[in-house]
Amino acid sequence: MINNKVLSIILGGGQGSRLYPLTHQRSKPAVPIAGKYRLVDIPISNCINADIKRMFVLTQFNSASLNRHIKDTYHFSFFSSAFVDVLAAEQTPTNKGWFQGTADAVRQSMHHFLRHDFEYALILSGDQLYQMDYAEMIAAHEKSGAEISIATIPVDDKDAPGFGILKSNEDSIITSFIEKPDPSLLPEWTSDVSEEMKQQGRHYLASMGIYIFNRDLLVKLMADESTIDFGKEIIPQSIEKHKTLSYQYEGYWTDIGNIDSFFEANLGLTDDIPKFDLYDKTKRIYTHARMLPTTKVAGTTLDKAVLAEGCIIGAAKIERSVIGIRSRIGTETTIIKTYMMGSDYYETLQEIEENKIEILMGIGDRCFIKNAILDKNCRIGDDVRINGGSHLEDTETDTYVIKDGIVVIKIGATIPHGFVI
Ligand code: ADQ
Ligand code: ADP
Repeated sequence: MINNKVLSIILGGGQGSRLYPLTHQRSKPAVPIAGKYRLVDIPISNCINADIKRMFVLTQFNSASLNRHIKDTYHFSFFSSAFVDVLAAEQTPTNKGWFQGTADAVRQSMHHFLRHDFEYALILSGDQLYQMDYAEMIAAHEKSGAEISIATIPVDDKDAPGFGILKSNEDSIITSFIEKPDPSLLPEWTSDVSEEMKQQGRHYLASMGIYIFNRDLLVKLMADESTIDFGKEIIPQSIEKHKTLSYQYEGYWTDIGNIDSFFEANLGLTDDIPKFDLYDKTKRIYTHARMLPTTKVAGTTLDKAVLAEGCIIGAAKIERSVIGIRSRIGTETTIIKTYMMGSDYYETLQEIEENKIEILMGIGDRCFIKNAILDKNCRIGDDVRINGGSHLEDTETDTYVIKDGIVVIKIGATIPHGFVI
């Protein structure tokens, strides 16, 4: 089934500087999460689960890994109108080439959207972890007769300054909105939230950056070239002129905009009952079907470990860590609080011999690795010690970056035998 009323537009990311170095060679939607998925799989899967199967992914620059992932993953029937298309910022005679912001990204791509029939545009962020039923949001939008709907979630004092905060009337129609308020202004922005939310100190209604626009209104708003962002201009300017619904959501939702939240969201998957449920049959998360072999483990104590397919593991201990596809980990190695993304391919014995490869892809023997993210295709030698934590200062070298105490080994980096961080 396809919902023919809705066209989905996934904002795939600006320069992605907050996720650097993970976004150094790839666009943000292509960043690998949870050992086998990519960020863009989340909004795409949520759409598929709601029968919304016409999607555009807007991204600042074209990345080979994103295009390949989308092309290899989302095959729809030849007879279906379903598609996932990546639109990268493009230079045309009428524009400069770079998306200036979220609204500008949508504006520059309008000519692609308008080739399709739709009544509602569903605008989504590409960097959030959640499983939401957009069909319910669309039903609420239709029932309210609003021209715009914004998905909202109660947040606390600590998070509120990072979001668009709003107030609504008894019919959930938004009456005021402020983008990323200064903490001193917060007392004026509390909302009447549920008892459960109050107990968690979540007194403010935040925009989740998930919007529904009626087609005609979107066309009209995009004609004004002075607006650059949804949060900074379009939404604050629209609420007085156009009926805007707050569609409140209280399920798990997290914005994974920076290294710290990205790290925590991944490690959260090792909890006994993770808030983000990859095992829910009704809210499946799709990704590239790789046909990898099973994972092989020898002599390892595993405690809260999430292991993807195709790994060869001889480690002594893996604790509270996510180990991605095709990871190879040597003997007597200990891994704690680490997200290892895995590898894109296996090295054959012939390749190793011919290229005289000394440090194989993966992690060597007798290593100790804690509080780290290892990007894809890393080569960690033997006896390496990486001990991330708040005692480390932010730094960058050719092979790694330290941000908020988390050591991020860059994609394809080689860390020599005996190296200590
Ligand atoms: P932010 O997330 O800070 O706040 P923004 O940086 O505009 O807003 O990003 C929104 C989404 O668009 C993200 O997924 C981002 O990666 C993507 N994006 C940004 N620039 C882009 C560009 N040039 N091209 C393509 N994609 C781009 C917004 C709202 C707040 C709201 C939060 C919720 O402005 O009101 O509270 O989202 O996370
Ligand atoms: P993903 O697992 O990221 O969805 P694939 O499993 O298709 O993607 O593999 C990732 C990429 O790695 C593919 O484009 C593949 O061609 C590439 N690759 C495979 N073998 C090698 C190799 N020996 N050297 C470099 N790249 C390779």
